[in-house]
Amino acid sequence: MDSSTREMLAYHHPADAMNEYADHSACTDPSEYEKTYIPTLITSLFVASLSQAATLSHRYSFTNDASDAVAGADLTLNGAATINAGALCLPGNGTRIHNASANGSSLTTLATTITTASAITIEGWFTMDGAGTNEWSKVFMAGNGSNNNFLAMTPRRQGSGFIALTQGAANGIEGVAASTKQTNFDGSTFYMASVWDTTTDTITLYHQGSGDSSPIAYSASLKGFLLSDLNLTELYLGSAVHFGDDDYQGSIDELRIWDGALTQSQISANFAAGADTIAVPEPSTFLLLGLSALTTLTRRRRA
Ligand SMILES: [Ca+2]
Repeated sequence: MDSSTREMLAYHHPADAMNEYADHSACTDPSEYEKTYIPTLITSLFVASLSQAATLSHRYSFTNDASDAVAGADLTLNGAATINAGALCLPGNGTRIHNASANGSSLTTLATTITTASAITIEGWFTMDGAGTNEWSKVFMAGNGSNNNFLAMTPRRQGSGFIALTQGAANGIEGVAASTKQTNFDGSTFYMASVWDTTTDTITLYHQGSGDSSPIAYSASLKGFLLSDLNLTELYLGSAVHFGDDDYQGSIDELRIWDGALTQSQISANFAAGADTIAVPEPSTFLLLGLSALTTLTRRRRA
């Protein structure tokens, strides 16, 4: 939240609104009050609500191709990557050969989204194939490995589990959110989301591992990492930047990038809705609080 929003919230806190109304009700023409103050309050509450909500910036459903349904940052299929049955299909066996990459203006657009945000959420639905190794393979990775800075999401790491991590170029600081569960190769669809939130200096991994009916959250410190620190020159679904990890083997049904931090309840709603369906967002608590205050004001006016 920026300082102007904070000031607006402080000024238009519902309790203040009630006090202000009580103070001025005896000396303010009601028609002037209704014409000026209430619309301002509604606008302020709406803007405050929007400022707290995550915005869907990019969406890849792989219905017929690797296009971005939101901002036109279409991906390029490389190697033997194909689109089949509404998913990106990746054969594995190689390093930075079989993947979907962001090139040219798509890379510029995605890099701008990520490096100008104070928080980013990336979520995906995928199925892994166990024919290859698939250890440390990436559902998503972006950054510049040779400059030692990146964001990464990997669902298997040699028997230990899901991991989301980042590393900053300045001094190698990194945030690692990890669980002890990992995907298996039974054909199940898995869900994984990562939130890099510099406003709380926290990286959070949400995932549903084998036997979990809903996503579980694992958090760690970002140790001062800022998204604006990233030198984002490569972005892949299915491959690592710079490093020698094997390409991902399996399918990715959907991947979304949000500007902002999705909450646990939003993550759970998206997981429940499944790939290719956007869950209807809940009204923010603050907006509900504001509407409640307005209702009270209206009742007082009519009393
Ligand atoms: Ca799909």
